[in-house]
Amino acid sequence: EDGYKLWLRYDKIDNPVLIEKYRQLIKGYSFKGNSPSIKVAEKELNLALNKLLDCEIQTLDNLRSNVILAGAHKNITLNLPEEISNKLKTIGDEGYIIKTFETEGKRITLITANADIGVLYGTFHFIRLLQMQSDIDNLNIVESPLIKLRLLNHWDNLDRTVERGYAGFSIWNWHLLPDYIDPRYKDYARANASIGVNGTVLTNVNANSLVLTKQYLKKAAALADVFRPYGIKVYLTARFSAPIEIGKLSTADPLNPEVRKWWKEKAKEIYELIPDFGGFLVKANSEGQPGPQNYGRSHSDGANMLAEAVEHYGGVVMWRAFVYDNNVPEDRAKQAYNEFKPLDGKFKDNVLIQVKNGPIDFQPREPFHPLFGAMPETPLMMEFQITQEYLGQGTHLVYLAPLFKECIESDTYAKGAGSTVAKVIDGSLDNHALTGIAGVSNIGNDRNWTGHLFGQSNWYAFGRLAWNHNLTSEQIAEEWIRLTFGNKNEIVEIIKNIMMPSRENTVNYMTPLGLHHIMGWDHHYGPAPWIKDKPRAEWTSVYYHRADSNGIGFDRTVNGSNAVSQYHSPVSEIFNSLEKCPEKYLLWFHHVPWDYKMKSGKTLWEELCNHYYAGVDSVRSMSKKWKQLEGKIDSELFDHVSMLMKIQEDEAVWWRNACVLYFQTFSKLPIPEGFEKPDKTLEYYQSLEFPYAPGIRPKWH
Ligand code: BDP
Repeated sequence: EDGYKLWLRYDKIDNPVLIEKYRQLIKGYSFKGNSPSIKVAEKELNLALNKLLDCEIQTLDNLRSNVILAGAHKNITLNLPEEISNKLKTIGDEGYIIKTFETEGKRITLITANADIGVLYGTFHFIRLLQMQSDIDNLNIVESPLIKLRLLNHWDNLDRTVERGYAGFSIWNWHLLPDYIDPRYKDYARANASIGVNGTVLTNVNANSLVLTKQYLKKAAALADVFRPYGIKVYLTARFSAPIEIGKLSTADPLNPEVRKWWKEKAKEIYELIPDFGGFLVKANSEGQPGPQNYGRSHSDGANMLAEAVEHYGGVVMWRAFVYDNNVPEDRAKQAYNEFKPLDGKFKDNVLIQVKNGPIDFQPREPFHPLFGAMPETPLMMEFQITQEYLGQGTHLVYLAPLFKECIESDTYAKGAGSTVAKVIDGSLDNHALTGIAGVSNIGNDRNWTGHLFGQSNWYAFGRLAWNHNLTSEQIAEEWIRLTFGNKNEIVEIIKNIMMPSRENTVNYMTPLGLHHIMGWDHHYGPAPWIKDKPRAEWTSVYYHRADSNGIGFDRTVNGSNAVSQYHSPVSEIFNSLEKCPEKYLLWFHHVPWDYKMKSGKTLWEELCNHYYAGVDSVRSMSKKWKQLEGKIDSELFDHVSMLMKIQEDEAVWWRNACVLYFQTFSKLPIPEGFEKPDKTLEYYQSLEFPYAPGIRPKWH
């Protein structure tokens, strides 16, 4: 077992009573319609049933009892209960209904929808019920996604390196495309459709304009052809200077008529090859990427130019708000808000602003981004990072659903209590029909797709939450475990107990109490709170933790950078207050004296040490829990995770020791009694070098 099959393993149901019952309840199936989506749905159900039930289950021409009848409503000739037609009106094209009912004495399990893609989603849901050994006697399920665009963002380069990728090279074999279609592309589409992901940005946000040349567009079109039946649209990153680089123009000024014409023609060319092309994702005027500001124009000028080029075809522009530079000397965290808030209402209807979950950069913990709730006239899209750039990269087991949930459940108070980030991004707060969520992919060409097997759970969780952000982290973990490791409760419980606290553990051994951005320079691997004296202050660690002999933390209160003022009341007052600020964000917003009394009664220094040590302890206890699974789960998977956990444990110790020793040079206080003393010196940790750390970007600074 090498992990290739992801959560679509379809192993034979190991409960003899249940398998017999399922065999009785599923005598065959009948799919109505013959679109590519219906064909793949039928194929998937056939594969799943034959494997799960370990017997030949086939299509039936004539309806008999205990049959699965699947198809779009318009293709079902049978008289259906009226409630079905009523419900269909409320669930859009991607929603579906799974319902057991009786007609003419026959028991039918109906999977229906308004469109064929809904039937595919419903089929995957039905399969999941069997995989989880659920009761299917009397089903009555109505589902539809809460967010419209549910996208993976691949940071994949055309040379197949992956920026911040820790699972091998890019799965897109650009060289062999369009003629060679790797079977993985289809499995990628199956996996994504099974969790409701409906779009993929194929290329890195640090974009290469070559992908917009005919040669590469044909390759992208070949992928789009594979993905189409699975409801997945292809998107590309647009390099703002493409009109110069591949169009031979002398400018990329968004107000220049030639430039605008160039993009329109480019869009036409793309849509001729990919009629359902989703649109562009753009990183502009950020980290050296070109953008409209190079010509004295605004983000809205740039975004609207591209939006105009694709609007005729139904395309969208996802314009990123991840901007910062050294022109905002007092606080990088404030820049996106400063630049984008004034532009609220100035974007065309087919523009979404893609905002990272927090104001800095995918840290183990950040407060929610203040732009959420600040731009009511503009659809804001969430950007999460599934790849673990700052959370242990390819080796640490960190289940990210709790991080995602913490952000989307945060209350912005934009329209009073209950104005959660979730309501901003699902459009319900400000009545937006165009909504979106993106996850920076952790997928590569490693046999198991994500490097660490548990990376699969983060891909899975992203998709499930993108579909329904009301699911709990625990529900999703439980699903993923059952689909991946089977349904033995003992195993499920052990793995759930490993996954659920894993994100908090990582925060503890990396960046407790609101610390952030103290990792290795550039490659971001391991701890390096001592980084200073770099070309830009916001690329150093000392800029963020500000440790000195008095204390530690970034003063973002009204007396400091005043970043708190970017939040609505009462969030701003809560963050601003030393007493009220949740301790998990304390050093994000406050510079706090080493001897400050924390809620526990301990001093800040003691509490900081406690967190670092608790982080390591929890990794050790996680390893112990994992060991209980020896002989109970597949041995290859067991060994794979065991070896990675050993690395995680060593690295947790490395993080703890390096950080505690370094911060001790400011606090001048002893490591509290009873804690094991670091076995290496600070100088040792500072001397470590990682010339070939993975996932690094091509040099741009
Ligand atoms: C940072 C990454 C960098 C990305 C950038 C981005 O370190 O590689 O290019 O975000 O999101 O997290 O554009």
